[in-house]
Amino acid sequence: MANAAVKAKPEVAAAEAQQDLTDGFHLVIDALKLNGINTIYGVPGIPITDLGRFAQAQGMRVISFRHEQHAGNAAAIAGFLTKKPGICLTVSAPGFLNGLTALANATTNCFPMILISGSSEREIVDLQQGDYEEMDQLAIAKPLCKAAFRVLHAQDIGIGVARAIRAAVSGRPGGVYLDLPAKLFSQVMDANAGAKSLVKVIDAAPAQIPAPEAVKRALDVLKSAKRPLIILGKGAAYAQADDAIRTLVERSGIPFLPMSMAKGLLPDTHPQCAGAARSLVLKDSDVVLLIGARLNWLLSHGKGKTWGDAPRKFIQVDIEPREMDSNVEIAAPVVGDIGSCVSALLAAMGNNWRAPPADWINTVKTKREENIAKMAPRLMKNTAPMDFHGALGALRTVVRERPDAILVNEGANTLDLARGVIDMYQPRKRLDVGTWGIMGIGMGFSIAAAIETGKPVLAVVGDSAFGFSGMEVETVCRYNLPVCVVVFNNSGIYRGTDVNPTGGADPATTVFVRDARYDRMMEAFGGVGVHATTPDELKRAVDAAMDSGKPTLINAVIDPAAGSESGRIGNLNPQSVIRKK
Ligand code: ADP
Ligand code: TPW
Ligand code: MG
Repeated sequence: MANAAVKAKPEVAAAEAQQDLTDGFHLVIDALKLNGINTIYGVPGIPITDLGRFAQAQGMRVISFRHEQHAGNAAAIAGFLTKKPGICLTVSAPGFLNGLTALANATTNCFPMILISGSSEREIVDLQQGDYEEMDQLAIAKPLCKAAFRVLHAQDIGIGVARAIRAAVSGRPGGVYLDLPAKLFSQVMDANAGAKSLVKVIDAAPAQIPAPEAVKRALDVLKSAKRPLIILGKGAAYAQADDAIRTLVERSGIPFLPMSMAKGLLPDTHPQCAGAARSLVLKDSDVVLLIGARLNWLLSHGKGKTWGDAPRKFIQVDIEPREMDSNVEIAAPVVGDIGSCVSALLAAMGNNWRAPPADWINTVKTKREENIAKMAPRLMKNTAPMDFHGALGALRTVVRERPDAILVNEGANTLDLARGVIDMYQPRKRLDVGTWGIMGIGMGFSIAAAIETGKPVLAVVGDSAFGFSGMEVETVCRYNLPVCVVVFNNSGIYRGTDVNPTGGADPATTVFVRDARYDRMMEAFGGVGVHATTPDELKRAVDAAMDSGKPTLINAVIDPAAGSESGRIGNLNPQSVIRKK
């Protein structure tokens, strides 16, 4: 009987089950389900095709993609949205490598996910004998993720899955690799023993309570501030401590600056939001409380021109002790999970916290109002072709009217300008390129956002950015997801106006086919395609898509000359001395 099960045909497996046997396939599925994981994102093939089939048969949601990177991105953002590890399932070597970019990106962004890849047998891999899709995947994954495990025996599947879950979600969340050699899936064991071997992970991400001295130290520093600032990062959004964070901000009266994916934790229209006075608050603040935000390049490493010369103290709330002093000195580290830390800060603050000096509050308010007023007319321009601000003005209204929609955003100008223009009103509604500024998250994030939340998704993507995951519009159509993709089509990367400096026939390196019709890609798969040339048309099309819930792609024609090099981070481009001469 065991030999028959090796072939792993569903009917044979079903027959085996009736004889009180189980196998590797079913133990993996049972282990995931036991731990409340009910969705798998992946691409089928040897040796995991039947794993996907059986998972679907067992009532799991199995979402098949066209490329593993997008399945991996979907799993990563599912992890961010739910605090449960998202699962990505791939075949060996090439499929594994395609998923690996997403696993590394998840780890970099502190999103919990598990990449499960089928692999070749150890005997052949270790002697490098040239198996079908042979690769030492465990060794390759290790430096790119938080933890990597391999399971060789069916009776260890329960422990293997439990370890993977704990590693992904406890402490600083991140990506985990789980290597499952082909032979494991067809290993048979007694069903009772199999069931007993499974592990239900208790308290997978235990609360980490900050030390009372650390909390006191932090409040002492905060009390001394004349120009305090709170910076909320995507760790704060991930923590799902929304009420406590809101109370802390409001009770303290301190202006707050949301990092990109923390927008909406408190509405961007909140009177204390300093989003529109970013340069000023970074430069002039004297005490900065960081909550779930690293002082990496996105915050200019906490030093230099952006931060000005005034002396400044940092308080940092983070679950990862080694994050402290990573770029500059942290005067008051508060190590623990954000929910526990913010509650402890609130408890120690009491109800008589003194608001920051009025002149600081007024300076921030004045600057914010000035900048908002300056921007307003640009958002109302109803021209064809559109510029970024005109098109974004329309989308900003859509999000204001539909605050529970999820916004996915990638590109250069399309990203940087949308981040500034589109106000967010609810937590975890803005998903974007994150810490690496990676292109290609668009469709994977959109698909998982729709699947995990059931809410409508608006993906605002540059034409280049879209190209990295564009084929997944077929996936959007196949699963009939309420995803509306708006491609900001400026015929190129940053701009569509560059020319080949030699005057030769090849196009410039940054431009694409002029007048491309991305909307027709969606129509090819039965979705709705719209060609929009004005902000009014764009708004109408997005509203229709959101009302109908039908997969839609809007080709938004943007003036090819409107963008700037690298969006808002052109300063990071190395400069050629020779070219300057
Ligand atoms: P952003 O890009 O928004 O500035 P980062 O990704 O740089 O945010 O920082 C997120 C930080 O949040 C990481 O340092 C991570 O360790 C931390 N973090 C994630 N989840 C939690 C949590 N539940 N409690 C405390 N810190 C967390
Ligand atoms: C995986 C480099 C950064 S932004 C960008 C690229 C290729 C595309 C910008 O053009 P787009 O936006 O999307 O049309 P817009 O509005 O400015 O015209 N490969 C990866 N990640 C990154 N970040 C790049 C390349 C890049
Ligand atoms: Mg573009």
